[in-house]
Amino acid sequence: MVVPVIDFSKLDGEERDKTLTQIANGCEEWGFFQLVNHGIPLELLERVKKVCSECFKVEREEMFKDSSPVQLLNKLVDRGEHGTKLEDVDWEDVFILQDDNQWPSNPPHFKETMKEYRAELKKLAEKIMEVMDENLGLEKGYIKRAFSGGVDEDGVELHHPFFGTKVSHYPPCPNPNMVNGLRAHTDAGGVILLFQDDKVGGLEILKDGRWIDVQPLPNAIVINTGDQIEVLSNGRYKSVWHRVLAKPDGNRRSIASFYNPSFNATIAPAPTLVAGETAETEEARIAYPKFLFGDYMTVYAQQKFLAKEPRFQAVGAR
Ligand SMILES: O=C(O)CCC(=O)C(=O)O
Ligand SMILES: [Fe+2]
Repeated sequence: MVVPVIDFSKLDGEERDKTLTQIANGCEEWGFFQLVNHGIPLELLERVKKVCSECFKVEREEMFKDSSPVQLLNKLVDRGEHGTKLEDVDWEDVFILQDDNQWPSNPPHFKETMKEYRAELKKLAEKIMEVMDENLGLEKGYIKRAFSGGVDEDGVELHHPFFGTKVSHYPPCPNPNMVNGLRAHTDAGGVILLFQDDKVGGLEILKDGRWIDVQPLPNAIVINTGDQIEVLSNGRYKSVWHRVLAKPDGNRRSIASFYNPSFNATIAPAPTLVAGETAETEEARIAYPKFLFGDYMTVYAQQKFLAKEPRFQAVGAR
C-alpha cells in the first residue's frame, strides 16, 4: 500500500475529472496524498533545500547537541535503561516562520528564499482548498471564507487565515527505538503542505490500523488535512494520525506549511453537508460542534498527542 501520488498539472487538462476524483479519494480514504507537477518551480525547491540545510548547520546543529531530547536520552542510556522509551519529547529541531516573527538571517539568502517559497505554497494551498470545495459540492471559496471568519457586506474577508511554516530537522539518533522523531498526532488546522526529505524517510501514517510509510519522493509536496477540515466536511475528510520515526542515519529535513483558520474564525460543519446526511435527527446528522478556532488551539496545546474526539468534546462544551 502506498500513499497516492497525484499529477496536479492534469487538473487543467482533459483529465480534470479523473484528477478531481483522485484527490477526492486521497482526502476520503487516506487523509494524505502526494502531489507532483504541482507548479512550484523545482529550481525554487532546490534553493529551499539548500538554505534550510545550511541554516541548520550554521545556526542549530550545535544547539541540538545540548537539547532536552539529547540530554534525556543520554541519561537513560547512562542508566542502562535500553528498554525504556521517552514519551514526552521529540527527537526534532524546529523553528517556525510566520509573516511577523523573527527569521534566521543565516545563510544570507534564507529569508528571501523562504519568503518566495511561502508565497508559492500559500497559493497552492488555496488551489487545493478550491478543489476540496468542488469535490464536497461547496460553493467555490467556501473553505477559505470559513477560515477567514466570513466576509463583510463588500465581500472582504473579516480576518486572515493563519499561514505558518515549520522547518524541522530530525538528526541521526543513536538509539532510535528509545524516542520518536515526532510523536503520533493529528494536525489541528486546515490544509498542511509538507516538503519532506528526498532520501531520509521516517514519516508514517496510520491506515486501517497499520503504520505505513509516506515514501520519500523527490520534489513532491505531501498534502494532508487537519482537524478543521474534518469538522467543516462533517467527517467526510478525516484528519489522520501520523508520526515520524527517529532514524539512526541521515539528518531528515522536513518543511511543513500550515494553512489554518484565523484564531477568530468560527468553525462548524458546512450546513449543506449536514443537510446531505441521512440520519433522522439533526443531532445525529451534525457530527461536530461549532467553536472558535482559537479556543480549539488552547485545547490542542494541551492534548496534541491524544485522540481528537475529546478535543472536539472539550471545545464544544466551552
Ligand atoms: O516532519 C514531518 O514529516 C511531519 C511533521 C508533522 O507532522 C507536523 O509538524 O505536524
Ligand atoms: Fe503533523
